[in-house]
Amino acid sequence: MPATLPLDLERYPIDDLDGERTRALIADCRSQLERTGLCLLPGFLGPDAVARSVAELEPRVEGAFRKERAIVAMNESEIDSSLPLDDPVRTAHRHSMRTIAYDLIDEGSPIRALYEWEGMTGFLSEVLGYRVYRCADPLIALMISAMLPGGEQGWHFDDNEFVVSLLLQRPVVGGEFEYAPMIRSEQDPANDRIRDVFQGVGDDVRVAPLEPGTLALFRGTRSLHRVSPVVEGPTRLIALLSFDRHPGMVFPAKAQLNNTGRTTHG
Ligand SMILES: O=C(O)CCC(=O)C(=O)O
Ligand SMILES: [Fe+2]
Repeated sequence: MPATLPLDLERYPIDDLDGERTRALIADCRSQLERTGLCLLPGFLGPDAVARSVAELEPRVEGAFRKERAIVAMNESEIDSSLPLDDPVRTAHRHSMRTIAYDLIDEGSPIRALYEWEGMTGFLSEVLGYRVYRCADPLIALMISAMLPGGEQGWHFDDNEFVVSLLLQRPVVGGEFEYAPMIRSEQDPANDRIRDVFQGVGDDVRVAPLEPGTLALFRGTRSLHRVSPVVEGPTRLIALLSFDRHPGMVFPAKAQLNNTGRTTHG
């Protein structure tokens, strides 16, 4: 483990994948994922490493790329074409945040050291049950999403099989990660329940108890989710770590541009 990455290996002994306590940890992560699509490891990154990351990143937020869009929660191909065009299920939701790209994060940063540590890919592969690799994308393999008051990420499903995140700083009011566990499936597009979520009724929505330092592994293809609007700072800062089943994965130009305003595809 790199010196800049002081993980609490007593609490999370992920450098010893065959150890008894690690096997129990992995089994617990798998069962969390199966039940809710979300696995939380609080205190994964210790308070000092979190504080150092925040001190480095916070001054960069003001000048960071502004990502602003309004998008429908699911892909076009997933929308039931018999739904009227003005059905709430087809509402576009606002996404408004700043992003700090991978190449703008210091090499000595704890969050970068965590992402680049082989122990991390080894542990995730065990939890997921298949080998994963870090993405090779120079801009968005690792990315910081920053939300000032007024920032939010509207209701959506993910395209990626899973997302790994690490919250670094949370606002006093708002900026909660809200999700409707396993709301849809291959057999059931769940339009009625999704409509209820958008209209603030029903009982599908939960708030994830994310604290600074919590590692979250989330399967967002079946679980509708959002980050609620930030009402009162400090800035919500969260690192998004991308992994893939294949080594060398680079995102298409469109994804790089949407997230950073830049592309490495020429
Ligand atoms: O910022 C978060 O907690 C959620 C991020 C998210 O849902 C995504 O990147 O797809
Ligand atoms: Fe998402």
